[in-house]
Amino acid sequence: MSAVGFDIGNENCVIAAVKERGIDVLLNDESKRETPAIVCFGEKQRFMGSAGAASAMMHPRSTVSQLKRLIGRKFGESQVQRDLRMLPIETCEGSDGEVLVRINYAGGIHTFSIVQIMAMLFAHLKEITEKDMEMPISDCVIGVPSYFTDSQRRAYLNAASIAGLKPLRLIHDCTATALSYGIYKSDFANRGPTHIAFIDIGHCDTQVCIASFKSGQMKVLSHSFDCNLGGRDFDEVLFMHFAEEFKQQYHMDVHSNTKASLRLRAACEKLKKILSANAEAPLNIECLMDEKDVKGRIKREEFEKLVSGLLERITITCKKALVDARLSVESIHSIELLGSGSRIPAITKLLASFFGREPSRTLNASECVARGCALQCAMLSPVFRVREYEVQDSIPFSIGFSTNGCVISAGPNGVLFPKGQLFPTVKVLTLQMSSSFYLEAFYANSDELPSGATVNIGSFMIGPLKGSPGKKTKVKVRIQLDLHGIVSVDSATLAEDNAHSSVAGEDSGQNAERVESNFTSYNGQHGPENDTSASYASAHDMGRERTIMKHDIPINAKIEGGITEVDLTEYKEKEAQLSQQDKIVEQTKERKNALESYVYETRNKLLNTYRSFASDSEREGISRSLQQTEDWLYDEGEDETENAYHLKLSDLRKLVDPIENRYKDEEPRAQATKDLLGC
Ligand code: ATP
Ligand code: K
Ligand code: MG
Repeated sequence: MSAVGFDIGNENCVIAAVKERGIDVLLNDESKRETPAIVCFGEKQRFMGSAGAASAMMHPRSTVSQLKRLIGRKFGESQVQRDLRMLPIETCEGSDGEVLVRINYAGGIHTFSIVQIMAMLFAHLKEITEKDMEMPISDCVIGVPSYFTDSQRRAYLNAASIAGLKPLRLIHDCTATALSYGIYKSDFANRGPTHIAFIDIGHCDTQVCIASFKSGQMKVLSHSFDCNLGGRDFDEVLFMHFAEEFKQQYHMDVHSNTKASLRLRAACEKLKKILSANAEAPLNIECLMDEKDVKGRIKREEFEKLVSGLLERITITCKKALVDARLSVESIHSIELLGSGSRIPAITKLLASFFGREPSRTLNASECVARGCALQCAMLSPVFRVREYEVQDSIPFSIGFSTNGCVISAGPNGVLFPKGQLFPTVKVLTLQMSSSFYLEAFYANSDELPSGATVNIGSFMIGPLKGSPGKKTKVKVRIQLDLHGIVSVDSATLAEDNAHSSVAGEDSGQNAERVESNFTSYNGQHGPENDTSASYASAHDMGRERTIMKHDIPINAKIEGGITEVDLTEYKEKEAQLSQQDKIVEQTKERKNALESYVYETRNKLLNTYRSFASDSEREGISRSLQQTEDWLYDEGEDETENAYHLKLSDLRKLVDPIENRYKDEEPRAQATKDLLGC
């Protein structure tokens, strides 16, 4: 068993795992600690991660990146359309409104959903982990942005399942960071709650979280975000700036050329990084387009002016987090700055002036999410013993329910799960119903959501109800906001009360619908059974002899953007087939390489070690075969099957093995003689 954490960034993924001496960040095939979030389809095989990034320029039309931006979202959303414009791949809308990519690959056109592409990336990360840990893995914890909607979270779980992973929890990125920050700190013991602001500026987003720490526990007070504000937006400002400059100076329209746009964007990112350490930076691209070389420069001050709008939005996001946490700037003990996008010096300056103190970088800015995920995985796994530590997270969106079109009013804010609700949690609704009914789950305030996100979460058909038709009966519905931040209707039961057969005074449907019980459980410490039994306690409290018969009512869920079991199975089969194909291509390459090196080695040995063990005619015969094999490799054998290379190698071996055996028999004797003679 192992405990693994994955930080899935829009640009970089990081893997951490529990090792003997603590939590380690794992190295990928290129010995790097960060793995690019890229899936590239080559001619015959897929290249993922580092290999994907290396092949991206060669196959721009079959390279998929920006997965975190696209997963679980609708093709029609205007932000999705804007993101797709930066990706030179062919896309279309799926039957459920999802984004599909069309890729020319292995001699045919393939259509994949983003969930499938994400699954490929997950499978790649899983493979890196298994290679490092030298064992199969499936249990893991995966980081998600706090702004992910229900359908994005479900999409992650589906992708993980296709890849053979079993997420014990999807955890908010900043919560994972806060956990890895708090669990090792001992200086919270003798004071009141300490408030820390975590600010993560990545490739595509900015997330702020304010958490309160006490000895042995941590509680998230607020999450705020700007889901369109990350490093790539700073690159884009530079891109637009230079595209305009080159239009004036060189009369070229970079926008009209896919490859030139890609190259200029990449150069702008590099320029931005140089500006983080230098007051001025050059930009040179050879042969950008129309066979023209381009040159440009920019000063840091000028860059800061160009991006002032973006910088302003970082402050706005911090303000929102403070308002939601009901804290003033003065009550923040310290600011932890994370994410590589935050390396721009102007960002540190800006935050220092906003909070009135320098932000600290106590944590490893690019690894703390993955480390926190691995820690959480160990905490949730029965196999690992981790120090007792309580993590209380909250959701940044209000979630409401309606039944047959009427909103169920509950709690002080009128919604079942208000913004800031701690989770996981379960709530039990008691409804008076006379026949089958629908419960609809939805985001109650679209202003809290990323703009354009779908408000609907899902619809749950509950019924049929047993009993006499037309007569109202008490239905208890358990609604769960689970560890992943996903909403579901867990169970519905019909309680037949033999003491009272009906509840008096409740006639109009809407008034009768009320939340009777409200149980909150943290970290799943209270099982479902506890909650259910508790919700029936009131019947016993009344001290009367009553028997309550419970009947389970069927629930039929239709989840927004959900995929069917049939589709999921089909995706798993397809992934297995593609992965098998990649393996075959890899093995074929290995066989071919083995044959090639055998040819060269044998030729060498014939001239040296084997020389005195073969007759002239044997040597001539073998040399001829080696030459024929070499010619074949460069000609019709260039692109052959694994077996063809294997057969060629065995043919050569049949000729060479007798010589090799003679040499092996003789060699020890020759050596012994040499030793005896002392030479
Ligand atoms: P996200 O969290 O948004 O999904 P991510 O986790 O993949 O994305 P990070 O790896 O935290 O993102 O940050 C990547 C961004 O950091 C890129 O936009 C990159 O250009 C930027 N970046 C990296 N180094 C520097 C630097 N020295 N100066 C400025 N920006 C930098
Ligand atoms: K990252
Ligand atoms: Mg990140």
